[in-house]
Amino acid sequence: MASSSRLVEALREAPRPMAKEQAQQPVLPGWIQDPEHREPHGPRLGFRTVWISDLHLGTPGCNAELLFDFLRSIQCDTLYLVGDIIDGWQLRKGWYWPPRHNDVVRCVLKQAKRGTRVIYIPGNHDEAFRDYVGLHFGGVELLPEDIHVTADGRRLLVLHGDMFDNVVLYARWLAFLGDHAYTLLLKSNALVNAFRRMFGLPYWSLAAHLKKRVKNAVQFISRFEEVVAHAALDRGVEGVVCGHIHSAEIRQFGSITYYNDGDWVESCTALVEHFDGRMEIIDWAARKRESARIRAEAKPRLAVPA
Ligand SMILES: [Mn+2]
Repeated sequence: MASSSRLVEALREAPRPMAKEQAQQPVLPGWIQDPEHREPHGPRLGFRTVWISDLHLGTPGCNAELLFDFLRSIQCDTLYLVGDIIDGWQLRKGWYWPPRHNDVVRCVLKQAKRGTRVIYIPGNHDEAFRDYVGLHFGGVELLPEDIHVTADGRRLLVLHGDMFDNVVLYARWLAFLGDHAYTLLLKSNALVNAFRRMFGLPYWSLAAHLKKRVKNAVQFISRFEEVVAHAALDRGVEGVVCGHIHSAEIRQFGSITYYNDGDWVESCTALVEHFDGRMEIIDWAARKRESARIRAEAKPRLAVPA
């Protein structure tokens, strides 16, 4: 990370050999004490729309540092929170809420206050929020799903995607069983999990289950993508944006473009729409690594005496 390279630089500048008291106390620059310290930001990256999902705030898995850094670095007209934002299931087991998770929430609310339209579409880990769809909280709109119209006029269905878990599981049978079975499967997913909730059991996610078996997971992901794209086709839109399976992707299925914005547990990715309607997956961890590398390479050249 950038701050650690500055630390290395500071340590390199320290007098050698070290005086005794200095050797006992590590030489740290003053700015490292400042909890709010970040590399000075350039102008914020501007986007028409940004989609993020599967932040899983309230769990140690959430990459809150990178997420906070990302949110501080962007500016957009519309910000979609596509589900599994706050992990209610994990919080129920035990309270885990470090200050950085607060910073993330505050940063989102601040953007809403500054004029960004913030839309929150609950997922399965934050399904408690599903009871409040249609309401506003601190400038954040809660919606069950949405249709987003891109700058170039394409209509994109935006949803979390957990409702397709069962459909994906029984995809092979669907060809025989037809439309009614499909509708039934969509409903059964909600029903099964309503029962589980009644007995205090966590949401059963096929995606999470299969993650443990990598070979099946690959098959599951591609099948999930197909099923979601198929649902979009039925809805008469040009594309679909979802999350849920923690796998960022832009893929074409016939006339439907499938977009997945990934997650902030494993991959630290976002989906963005540029002002001309062009869509892109941003890999924030990779971007940070790249900019740290460029800075490290630029340093020796700057050090050459005039
Ligand atoms: Mn999910």
